[in-house]
Amino acid sequence: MGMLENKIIFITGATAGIGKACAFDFAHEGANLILCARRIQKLEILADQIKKDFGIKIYHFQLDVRDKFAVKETIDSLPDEWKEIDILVNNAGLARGFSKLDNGEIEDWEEMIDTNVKGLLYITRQVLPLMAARNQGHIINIGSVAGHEVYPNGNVYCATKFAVDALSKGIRLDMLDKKIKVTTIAPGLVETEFSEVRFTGDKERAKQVYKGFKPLVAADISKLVLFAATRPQHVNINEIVVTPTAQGSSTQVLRES
Ligand code: NDP
Ligand code: 8X3
Repeated sequence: MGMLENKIIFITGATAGIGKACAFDFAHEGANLILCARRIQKLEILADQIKKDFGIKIYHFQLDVRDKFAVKETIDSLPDEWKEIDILVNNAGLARGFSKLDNGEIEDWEEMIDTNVKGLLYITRQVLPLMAARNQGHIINIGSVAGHEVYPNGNVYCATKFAVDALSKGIRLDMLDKKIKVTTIAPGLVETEFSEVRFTGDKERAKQVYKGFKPLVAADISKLVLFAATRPQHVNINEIVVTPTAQGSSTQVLRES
């Protein structure tokens, strides 16, 4: 019997990295999953595999979290039994570019702000009232160490993750009387598709980010998301900040080869 048998977990950005690892770990605990991302084929293959492996139910759909109309329509039209969302994992997010601010691409900034801040808000705006009506629920936002420490060339990405931190705190205060838990998981360097996306497909440059030390992997983070999700009702994990042992700060990484 899994720890989350018959619970409903909504994970945004489930086709890769941390979101995908969360999907497996929550399914392993018997939860039913709502999964979304933009790459529908990947999502379908993943949903089929998880259903086969764990025998749980999955409701999945293509969704760009930046599209506020689609977000509203999709969540409004969830079948009633799927509206009883117990846990929302706001994971969809990205970094794009790595430039000093005077040289930054405005399109990159907009993509990050639209996804990491506005997308998270659009999703949360639709899911929170469903939780509030039931006086229960848990929002788990994937923040970052970049939401605590600004590093050179990180400017706008860091700003979006500072915003995630502020939103977690704000939601926790606003939802206190509804008994809704809010957690931020703030990782350092995790080897996923993140750096390939940041450097728009430059695999070599992406590889350099994780070279010479043991980075975190997506499963390290999903285990912490699961930990936060499975505490007793009276325990709210406010935040978990986690880095590779070799990462002392955003700019200090012990690289040995
Ligand atoms: P990946 O690039 O591996 O995965 C990102 C996921 O988000 C993909 O499934 C992608 O799916 C989805 N996604 C991106 N944009 C959208 C969108 N507009 N609408 C819906 N889904 C979207 O990266 P990670 O797993 O590393 O990143 C997950 C989260 O973790 C992000 O919020 C990131 O900022 C955060 N993080 C990552 C760290 C790292 O070092 N990797 C460290 C700290 C935080 P698709 O492309 O199919 O839409
Ligand atoms: C992702 C980690 O250090 O690249 O949030 O900003 S970092």
